[in-house]
Amino acid sequence: AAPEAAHAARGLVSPCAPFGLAANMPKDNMQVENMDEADFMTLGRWLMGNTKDMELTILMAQLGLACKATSRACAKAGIANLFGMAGDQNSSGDDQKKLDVLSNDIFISALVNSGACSVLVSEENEEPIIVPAEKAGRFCVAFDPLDGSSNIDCNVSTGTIFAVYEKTTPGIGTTADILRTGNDIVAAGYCMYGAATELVICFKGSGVERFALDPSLGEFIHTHTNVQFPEGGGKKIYSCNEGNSPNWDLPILDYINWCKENQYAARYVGSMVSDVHRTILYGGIFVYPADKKSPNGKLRVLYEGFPMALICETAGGIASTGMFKGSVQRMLDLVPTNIHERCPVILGSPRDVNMVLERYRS
Ligand code: AHM
Ligand code: MG
Repeated sequence: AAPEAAHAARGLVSPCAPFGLAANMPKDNMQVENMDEADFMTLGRWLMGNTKDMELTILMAQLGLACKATSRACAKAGIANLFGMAGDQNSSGDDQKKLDVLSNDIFISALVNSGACSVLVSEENEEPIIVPAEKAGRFCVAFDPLDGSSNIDCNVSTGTIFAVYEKTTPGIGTTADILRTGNDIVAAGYCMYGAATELVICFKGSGVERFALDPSLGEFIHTHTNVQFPEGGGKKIYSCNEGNSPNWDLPILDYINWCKENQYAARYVGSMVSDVHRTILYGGIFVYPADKKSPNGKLRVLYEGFPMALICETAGGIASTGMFKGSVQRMLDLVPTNIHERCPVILGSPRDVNMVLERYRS
């Protein structure tokens, strides 16, 4: 009953009760039917039908708008001279690309002007953005506006990743409003800028929902409800940057070797959104573990690890840190102390992640 209670506490209606949709909605990872030329279950319509919370609806709709604008920028990058460097550095000291900067501006503008946010954390900004009182709202959003930097300039899939918290304290937002455990996240999502643009969202206690961008309509259309990992673990696929393997710990090394001896295929895009999306839909495991050179791993807790962990768990998977700071931890239990903190990431189907965890136990 816990998920339902959390769901109800968020004001979410499960599944799709208003507007008489409940009876028609497919269940369990099914493709939505009746997507004919007369009836469009757009993101906006889906949000209105599934939440009684107008501020949350506005926030999610603004995130959808920013994803569409980023998708458009990626699609026209070649002809609009948007590939290449911007000449600045981001929070990690990485050189920023023009598309990094543009997508960051798009998300900040959409979120600040939504009237629904108090604190924003972006991978591209060293400091949190505190929304002025006259535009402030109930939510805090951590996001990576364009993840997969190494793929931006060669037209390989990139993505946006975001996590939404609800503010619990009165007054102007502070960093403490967003430096919270992953268990406090109320919604998470990612958008993949691939062969098609796809938005995947998840409200805590509810299901994982897929929307595809119809470019001619300029709208996200609901395509799949309650997405789940394939039964039994799905395809045998491992996904990691194996170039780092000389620095991995033994359990990870041993597990990946086991995969190779057991007819697993290697698939690695190098964009977390694409690698996680494939892992959820096809099955298998995605790992970006800690290693000797990077004991905290590479990926960021607030806007990479946490949102993907919530989506992965909601889809029936497992998201762990592997061995991290002396213990193997469920990723959502981490409590970040810095907005750009990193953590190792091991996520995927229970069949595969449990095999890694067993190796840590023995
Ligand atoms: P970024 O935020 O600089 O783009 O880095 C995050 C990306 C992830 O999308 C991906 O999983 C990982 O970095 C790939 O790293 P590597 O190039 O080391 O394999
Ligand atoms: Mg990133």
